[in-house]
Amino acid sequence: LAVSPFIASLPKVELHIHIEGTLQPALRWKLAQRNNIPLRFKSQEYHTYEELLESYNVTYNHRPELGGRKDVPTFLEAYFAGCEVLLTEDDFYDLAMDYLAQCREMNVRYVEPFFDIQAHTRRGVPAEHVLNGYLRAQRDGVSRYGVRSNWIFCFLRDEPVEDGEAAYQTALPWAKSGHGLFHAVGLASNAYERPPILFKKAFERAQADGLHITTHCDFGQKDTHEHIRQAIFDVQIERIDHGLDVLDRDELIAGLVDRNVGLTLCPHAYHRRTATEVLFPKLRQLLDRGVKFCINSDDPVYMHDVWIDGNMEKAYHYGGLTKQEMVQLARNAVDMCWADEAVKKDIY
Ligand code: ES4
Ligand code: ZN
Repeated sequence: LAVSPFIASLPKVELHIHIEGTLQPALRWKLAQRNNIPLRFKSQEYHTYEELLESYNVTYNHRPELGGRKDVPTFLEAYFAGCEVLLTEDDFYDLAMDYLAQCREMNVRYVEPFFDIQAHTRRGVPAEHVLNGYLRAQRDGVSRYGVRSNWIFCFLRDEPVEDGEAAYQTALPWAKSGHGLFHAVGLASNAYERPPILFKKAFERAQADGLHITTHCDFGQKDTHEHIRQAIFDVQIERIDHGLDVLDRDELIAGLVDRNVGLTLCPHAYHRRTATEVLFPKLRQLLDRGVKFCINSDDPVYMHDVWIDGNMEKAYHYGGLTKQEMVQLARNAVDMCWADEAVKKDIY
């Protein structure tokens, strides 16, 4: 599906993208050479660029009876395997600058990227390399590309809560009250039996530090309705990342509408596993029910290279939305974002 001139030229705000999910195979290959790191998944090494590209054809599970293969990475395994080439401050800087350059190409004016610091510190990478690399890119992204960013620290929810809290304390000098890299915290990685309530204290601490809070409630996950309920009513998060399953429960929809909590949706991520005629009517239903949402990209490099513009095109084309409705969705992202009011006015 080609991106139309209308979608391409819309001014955009991206609120749901994992910076590690923007690591292009070309940069990954370059960093592997620069750092002398083998490209691999488990026991398989990728010796050629073509073999590396093949590794992006992920499986959705490892169970042969469901058509899965054990020698093929799942989405999250491919994502964390990609991270292995990131070691130095310059690596993180190059990753972020590549993405911010891409933002300029797509007319993304402002972005709130997620970052998974634990994906790197647990491999022995010093937190400062990650944080200083992104911080330098945050500054140069504005001066070189005119793209502003406020970043979101993610706890890896499938790691112990204490590990996340320790990583957060390490990163705190780079928060809004310090260097100003990140202004919010969220939850990422595998949600299986890791409900948001486990991180309630960690979220409260972040709020006490003046940060915003959001959490992933992935579409079609086990216990998704309970996770969404906890996120809205127990943790009282400000946004939900995904959360499309709210449509199954009137009380969850009411909770979102009453509290003005919006969803950061990523249509292509769901379209990978959901039929067009099942998925896209849901966007119309959300509009009809008054649920605020915006369109985003999640992990474009690990999701067939579909970026925010491609995701918007899908909503426009398959969702049957009007140009006016697409403009409204772009404006919703401005409304839902956590930029200063002066910056918001400048975006639109
Ligand atoms: C993610 Cl699609 C998805 N789900 C959970 N965690 C993630 N981190 C990056 N992409
Ligand atoms: Zn995500």
